[in-house]
Amino acid sequence: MNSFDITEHSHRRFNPLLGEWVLVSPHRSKRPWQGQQESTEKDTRPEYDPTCYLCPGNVRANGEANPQYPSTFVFTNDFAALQSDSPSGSFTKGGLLQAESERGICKVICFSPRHDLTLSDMETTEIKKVVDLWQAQYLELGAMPEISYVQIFENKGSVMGSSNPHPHGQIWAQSSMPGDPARETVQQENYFQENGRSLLSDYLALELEENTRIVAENEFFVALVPFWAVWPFETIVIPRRHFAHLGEINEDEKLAYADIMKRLSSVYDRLFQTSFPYSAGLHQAPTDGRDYPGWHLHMHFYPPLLRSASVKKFMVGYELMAEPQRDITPESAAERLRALL
Ligand code: H2U
Ligand code: ZN
Repeated sequence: MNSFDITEHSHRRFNPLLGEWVLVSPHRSKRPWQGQQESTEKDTRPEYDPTCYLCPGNVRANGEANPQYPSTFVFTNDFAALQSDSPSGSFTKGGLLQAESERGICKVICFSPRHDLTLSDMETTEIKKVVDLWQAQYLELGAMPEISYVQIFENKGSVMGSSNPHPHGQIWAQSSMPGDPARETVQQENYFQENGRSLLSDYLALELEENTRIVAENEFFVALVPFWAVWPFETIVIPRRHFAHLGEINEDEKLAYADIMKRLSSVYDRLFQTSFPYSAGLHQAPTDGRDYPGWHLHMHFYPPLLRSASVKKFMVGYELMAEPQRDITPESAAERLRALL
């Protein structure tokens, strides 16, 4: 048998942000596909859709009218998963049945008044206004004493559960820490305690040195396929400077962040000539009033498409029962994305 080669042979990679492993099987992408073929053609949409509940001036499902907003628009989700006035309490039985009440605030953010755009079609200066709003919302919601964590995210494409093609995202702010950011907190703080530098600063230095998984970079941000990526074309956006949240980012950095998001989403759209679906989200320090010197802001993009616009990755079988698994290597995914810059 020849010696171990991570581009050829099955192996497990460690995700230091979550403290979890992922199984990588490079040779498996050669298997035939006779499963479902989905249609993801880029649809043509009007600039304004009178039936859209997010377009300016239109009436939403709860009867409220949207203003004639000129750039971005934020409102409290009419069907919020978390409410600020739900009763507090807990339920336990026999130590094994446990429930705690949860409070929070859910908001919807329209990225643009234009119904027909996505982040990749928008001008960088327009995307910066989305970053401005994310920053303001993180600070405003995070300052509330009952809010411990603010999750900003976007579901794009019906395959990712987006309910409307109008460019929009969501914010869920809540009283307790959800699982993944809680794990990232433990991993990053432990790393900082031991090394005196942030986990992502050291990780980014390694990636820049290896230079095999970088997709796009500018003065302040780098987008790359993480070594431990699970989704086929998963990426992570990491600021070169170590800071914990959007409250610490200046105007130039916000513009650079908008630039990297525009380039990344454009590359995605070019990959399979489609409006590329994904779930993307910002991970930032908790807002529970404690100090988190190890926290390093970053953004994850989790796109489900595998080998074309019609073949999608599902987390089934082994992934559901055992651990995440991927077929193409992160290095080959990065190479394909980089080629489309
Ligand atoms: P998604 O496309 O990711 O589902 O986000 C859209 C959100 O918009 C969704 O959470 C909310 C839904 O509850 N919404 C309103 O708040 N008002 C409406 O009139 C329709 C949809
Ligand atoms: Zn619309």
